[in-house]
Order: sequence, then structure tokens, then C-alpha cells
Amino acid sequence: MDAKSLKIKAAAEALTYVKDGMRLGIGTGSTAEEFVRLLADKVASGMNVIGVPTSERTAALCRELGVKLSTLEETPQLDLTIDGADEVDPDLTLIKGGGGALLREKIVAAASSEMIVIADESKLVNMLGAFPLPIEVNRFGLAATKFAIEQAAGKLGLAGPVTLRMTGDEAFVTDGGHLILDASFGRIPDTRALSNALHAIPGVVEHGLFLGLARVAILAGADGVRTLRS
Ligand code: ABF
Repeated sequence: MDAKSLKIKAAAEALTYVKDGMRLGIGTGSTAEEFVRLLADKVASGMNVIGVPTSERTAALCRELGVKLSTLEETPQLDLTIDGADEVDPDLTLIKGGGGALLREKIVAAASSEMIVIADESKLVNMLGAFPLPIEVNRFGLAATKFAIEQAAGKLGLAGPVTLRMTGDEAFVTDGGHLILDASFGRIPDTRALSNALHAIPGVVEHGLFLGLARVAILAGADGVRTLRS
């Protein structure tokens, strides 16, 4: 089964958790886009939901397909967020941010009573870290922040290249106007310690480790859909 079909299967299963009247957080990435397409079909046939998008890209797709949008200013509490991930571990700790939307994704997930992750089963790993950890940073003091990240990681026994994400010749800029450093530290045995260490660095806006946010992961594979709960 091809990757797109797996994403559609995971998205379709997630849609069964969506009930009429819900306030939804809507994720970013190719799997979340499949969810938006299926949700739009439900909306077209009469389901009434509002969505808070986690990126401008997702907002544009929702508008195009007729999914009604809100903001966290208008709707500060959400019922359910559905989003993709770059890696998922068995405790449902995640690495996110490969799509560059981690800050809004984390704010939206934290504003939701529940978060469901949708992915193909290749995203499930025993220990996070093969996927480089995205870290959203302020533009000011970039080199100092990068140095501080390397130092903090070193104290936890983590090392590896920390590189500025680029789009062609230009630095990639997030929807919030920040930059992203991708940290290739390899396997991360203590995600809580790394999370705390990164949060202690002033230039770090947010990082892509999602701890304690996802309660359900829907993972699609050739043999069917598996639902993991934390
Ligand atoms: C977002 O999209 C991210 O946090 C993650 O980086 C990415 C996953 O994308 P895809 O579903 O395209 O693999 O959810």
C-alpha cells in the first residue's frame, strides 16, 4: 500500500472521533491534509465543526475546502486536535516540527482536551531521535542560541550537528517569524531532561518534543490501523 493510502486510512480513523459541534485543532503536514479533505466532505454533508489551524498552509486548505475556521482568541478551549508527527514513541511522546509549524501545533494541542496523532506506522520508534529535533528560535542571537543548545545537549550526553533550516538560499522562516535549528543528536533517552534544558535557553522559542500531549496515536500500516493510547 502506498504512503498516501496509509495517511488516508489513519485520517479516516481519526475522523470517527470527531463529533458534531466540536471545536477542533487542525494539524499541519501531508497526513493532516488528508484529514482536512475527509473532514471537508463531512462538513459538506452537514457536520458542524469549527477548526483552529496550526499553520497558514492548513488555514488556506481549510478555506479552499469550506471548513469553518476560528482562532484561539475567539475559541481558547478546543475539544480535540488531530495532527501528524515525525516520530512517535510507545509512550506517545512525539517529535514534531519537520513541517515547520511546531510552535502553533504545540499551542493548539495544549489548548485541546485531547490530541490524536495520525501517521503511517513507520513513524513509530522505540526511542525518539533518528529524526533531527526541530527547535524554533528567535532570530536575535542565533549563533549564541545555537551554542547554548549544543552546550545544554552536551551536558546530557547528546551531541551532533545543529543546522539552520534553509529554503533554497534563504533561512526558513516560521509562521511566527522565527527560525528553525534542526538538531541531529541521535537517540534521546531522556526527553524530559532535554525539553527542560532547551526551555531554559532564552533564545529558544519552543522545541519539537511533545511530552504528555497526545493521548491517542492512530498508526496505519499494510496490515491495518493500530490505535495506541497513553
Ligand atoms: C506536522 O507535519 C509536523 O509536526 C510534522 O513535522 C509533520 C508530519 O508530516 P507528514 O504527515 O507529512 O509526515 O504534523
